[in-house]
Amino acid sequence: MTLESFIMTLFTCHLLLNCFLIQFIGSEDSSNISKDKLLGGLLAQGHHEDSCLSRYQTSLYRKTSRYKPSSYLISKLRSYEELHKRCGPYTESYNRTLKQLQQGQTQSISSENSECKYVVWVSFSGLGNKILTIASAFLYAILTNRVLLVDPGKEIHDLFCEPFPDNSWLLPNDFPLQSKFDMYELKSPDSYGNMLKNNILNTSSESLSSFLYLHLVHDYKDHDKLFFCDQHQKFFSEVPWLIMKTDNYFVPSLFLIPSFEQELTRLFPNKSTVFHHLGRYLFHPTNHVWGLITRYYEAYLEKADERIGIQIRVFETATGPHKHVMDQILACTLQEKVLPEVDKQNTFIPPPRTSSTKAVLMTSLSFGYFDNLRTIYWEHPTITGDVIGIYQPSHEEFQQTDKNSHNRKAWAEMYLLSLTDVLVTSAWSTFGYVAQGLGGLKPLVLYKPENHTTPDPPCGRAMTMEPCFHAPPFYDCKRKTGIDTGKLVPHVRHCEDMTWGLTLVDDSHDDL
Ligand SMILES: Nc1nc2c(ncn2[C@@H]2O[C@H](COP(=O)(O)OP(=O)(O)OP(=O)(O)O)[C@@H](O)[C@H]2O)c(=O)[nH]1
Ligand SMILES: [Mg+2]
Repeated sequence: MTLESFIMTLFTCHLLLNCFLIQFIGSEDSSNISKDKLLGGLLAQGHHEDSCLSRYQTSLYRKTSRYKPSSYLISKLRSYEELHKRCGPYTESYNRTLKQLQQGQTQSISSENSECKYVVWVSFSGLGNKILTIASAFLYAILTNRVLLVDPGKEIHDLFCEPFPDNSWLLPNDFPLQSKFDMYELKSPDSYGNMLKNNILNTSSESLSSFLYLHLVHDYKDHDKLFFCDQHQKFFSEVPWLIMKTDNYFVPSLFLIPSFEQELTRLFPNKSTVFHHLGRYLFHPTNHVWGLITRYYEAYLEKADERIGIQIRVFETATGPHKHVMDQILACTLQEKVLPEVDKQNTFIPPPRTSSTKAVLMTSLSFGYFDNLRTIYWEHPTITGDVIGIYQPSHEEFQQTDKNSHNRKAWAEMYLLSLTDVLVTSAWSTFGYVAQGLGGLKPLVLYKPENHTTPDPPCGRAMTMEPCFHAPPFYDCKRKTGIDTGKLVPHVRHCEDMTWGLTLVDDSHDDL
């Protein structure tokens, strides 16, 4: 063999081996991707990929979740999709049930008309709240065999892809009650609570109204809260249209309704995964928002050894930045070793070989906290030699709920936070809850400052990744007295960031 042919043979072998390796690795990679592309079976097949790139590309940016959806949840989602296909907008059943509503008909209990029943989610409140309440309404729909229809408001179609394969989740524009949605409030005479209070509703009558307005907003009163009692749920089960306005993640209290309990345990053997799974199932950024997310991720976060998310939400009237909040951010991240200390004496320390790069994604309406932190890590070296990059995608200064570009940024930032490895969030913020839930992360929570003072301790590890229900009922439906609903079962407890709130935690025997 000549040297030339020897080299050729080597080269061919090398190519073949490479080809083989590429094919082998490639096929393993793609099978891994396709395995997780549907998020462990959570997502249905049959969507057009191009119309919603995020649905199938998420697995390229997110680590595989350590929380698997139960097979029962998966089968329930598939049967929900069938129901949605049969009953969604403009289907025969939808048109028939709508006619009833248009004609103001009452529904006879024995009637077979309403093979399809609906829960209509009314657009209300900040984006974080909207995401949490859509998930709550969807779970309620699953539990009660209803179809969820979402009032598109000004932004839903711009932010989220359609989650169900064969029919839209958006409430059609010609829905007869839509013009009333803005007017629905605590005092609305046709809310379920007020009708009960004023004895207008006869819960034992033979005929029922074809719709009910459920006021589940944080200002709701005792009669509205009866929604969380079994005997009232029984009454709702015959009403074809339930119109729901809420700004709260009311899922924890559904776990306290005896008739839902067993089903919920089958759906979610790990109780702390409700929003994690439902959120990943329902909320896929539209292509426009996906561009915001992926471009940012690739430019600033992807290459780092560790990604850290810090979400700053300040509930104060005066515009910041506030010194006590900046002190709190530093105290928390340094004490909890999320970020390394800096050396203020030496001007330069050569980084040791083991140093790593940390990309910190900050989100906040204001610029000041980010500017401050970035300056600290620019002006001083870290004592570990770690290289710290601080990034903030936007600073919108104040909430601008009606502006599309504002909402897109907010959604992109919640999503980006959910792609981090370590998360620090602000107490009380639904924005932070969405990020932690989607990411499957138990964040460090910056406690809410009182009297403009940095809390001590500044933060603590959340016991769950679940959002907190900020305005739960404290009522024993059977005994008809007040009760502490955070003390009834081990998996529904008071939240750390809001002492009167309720959240879901795993039972100690839950298998993770
Ligand atoms: N881009 C961006 N927008 C934010 C940020 N924090 C708050 N916002 C905006 O302010 C709104 C706050 O409402 P939510 O999403 O419900 O968040 P929250 O922290 O619970 O605040 P409240 O509803 O006001 O109690 C968001 O929807 C955004 O429009 C942030 O870090 N980045
Ligand atoms: Mg909120």
